[in-house]
Amino acid sequence: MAEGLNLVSIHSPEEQKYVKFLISNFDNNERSTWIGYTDAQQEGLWLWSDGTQDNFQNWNRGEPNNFNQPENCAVTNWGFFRRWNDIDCSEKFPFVCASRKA
Ligand SMILES: [Ca+2]
Repeated sequence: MAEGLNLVSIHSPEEQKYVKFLISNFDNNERSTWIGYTDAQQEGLWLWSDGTQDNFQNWNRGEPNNFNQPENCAVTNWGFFRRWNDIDCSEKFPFVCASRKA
C-alpha cells in the first residue's frame, strides 16, 4: 500500500452513502468492493486498518459469519442490500482507498 493510503474506513450512514457513490462512478454494476475492516488480529474483533474508531457497522443480514474460516476481511456492496460481508482476504475485488488530510 502506498504511503499515506489506507483502505477506506466508514463511520456513518453518510460516509457509507459516499463510498457507494464513489464505487458507482467507476462500476455501473456496483460490485462488491474491499473496505478497510478486518478481524485478522483477533477473530470477531473488527477494526479499521487506518486505526480510526469502530463506531458504525453495516453488515448484510447473517454477516459476519466467518463462513469459509477464515473470513477476516470485509467488502461492501454485498448481496441484494449491498451491505457488508466478511470474506477471505485472498479473494480479488476492487477496493476504495483514502488518504489522510494534511
Ligand atoms: Ca461472510
